[in-house]
Amino acid sequence: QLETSGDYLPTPDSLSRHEAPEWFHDAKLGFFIHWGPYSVPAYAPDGGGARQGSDRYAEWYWYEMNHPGSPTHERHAERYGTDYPYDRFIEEWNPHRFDPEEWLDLFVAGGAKYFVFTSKHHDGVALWDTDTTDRDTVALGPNRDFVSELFTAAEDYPLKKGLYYSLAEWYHPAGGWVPPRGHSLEEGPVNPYTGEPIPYSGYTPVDDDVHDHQYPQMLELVDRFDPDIMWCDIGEHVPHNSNEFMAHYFNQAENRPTPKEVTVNDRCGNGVADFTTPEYRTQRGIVTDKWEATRGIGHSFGYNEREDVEDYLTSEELIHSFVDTVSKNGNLLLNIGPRADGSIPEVQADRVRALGDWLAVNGEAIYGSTHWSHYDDRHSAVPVRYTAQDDALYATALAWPGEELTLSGDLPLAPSSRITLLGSDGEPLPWTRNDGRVTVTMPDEGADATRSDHAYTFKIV
Ligand code: FUL
Repeated sequence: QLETSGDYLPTPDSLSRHEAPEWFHDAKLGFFIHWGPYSVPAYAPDGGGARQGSDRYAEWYWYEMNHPGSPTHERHAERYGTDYPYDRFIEEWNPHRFDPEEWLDLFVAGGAKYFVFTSKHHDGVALWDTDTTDRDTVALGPNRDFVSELFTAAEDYPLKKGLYYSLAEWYHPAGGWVPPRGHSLEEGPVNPYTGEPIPYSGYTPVDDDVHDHQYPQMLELVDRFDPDIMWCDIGEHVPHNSNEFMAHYFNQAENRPTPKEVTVNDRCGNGVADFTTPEYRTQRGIVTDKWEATRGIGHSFGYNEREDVEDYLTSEELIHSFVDTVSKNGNLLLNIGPRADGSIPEVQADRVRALGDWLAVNGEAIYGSTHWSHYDDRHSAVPVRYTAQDDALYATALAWPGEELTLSGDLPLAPSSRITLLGSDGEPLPWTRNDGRVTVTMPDEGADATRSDHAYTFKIV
């Protein structure tokens, strides 16, 4: 039965009082992990770059392969044969290199304060030992409880732990969801394009998808793994019990001897959110309601073997987009797509470490910061992004400014104010203010004056 003994009632009004906790505001960076049976074929067409929709996402393989004429359909027929069902990938999934500590070490090296792991994507394969169905990685294929392994290992790490959960499942016999047609599959797992039945492993019959499957799974995740973040997906297109779910989640977190602060995103379908989650896009300016940008390092969340190095952000692009996001009050949830064997492709690990190296020098401008009154500076010749702490303002230049850095004359500077470059010897840089501009004289050594690469932070106190 519902546990609503706490302060939150299962109504949007009551739940809307909940806010993103301070730790979430302060964290700025999390890593997302998309890992599932789709990591076995690890394919989306053409590296995905030119594509717009779900077909650039390798985790959408099953949906795409069922669509006659699509590149994924063709490629599946060629490589595996038309009789090869998606569910064979569950059986083929051999995670022999999965080492949760290796992942967690990389998250920490990358400077993240939290992570979010796909407990179940749209293919309905649960990555934990769920009670509602045998369509999980313990009953099938790998025979392992990945959520439990990762969360247990993470207890020893300074990271908040999150779970992604897709409320919608494409071909669930008691309530599948197949976009773009959007209709529920009354007839069970059939391909809506061809009418052919779709092989579907591990299904345990239920009468009602929401009450016997989706909602109990969400409660299991909370009650077994005690996540700090519940990151719902596709709640808005399917029936759900998200008000009851959130009331339970918030109340159980607060009604314990040492309360803990948890948070939810904006995709549970009930219109309640602690933060919004723009995907593969940023905001035009400061958005004061908390938000979290999410994207892969390349064009996909699930690993796409076809992506070349040009499909991935460079370290510089990644650092710039991260600084831009933070200056506009956002967090970045950056996705890593491991291979089916559990290893993380080197190009992704490299970008993650570059971010961590940058944060090791410039983190004081990021962690625990807030946006300032402006995110950028129109007077500067190089792009600049602002962030603020209680006792300092930070201007991060997205290119080396040359001999002088020019900033807006409105900066809150007193004659005694000091401007220093993070990662340098800490010598204050000479500055002057006239004609509505502040001009900072850059160090003689040029960019060698700092240990930072790609973006240069000036601390103003
Ligand atoms: C979307 C999903 O459809 C994508 O596959 C991915 O999981 C992204 C984070 O959310 O809605």
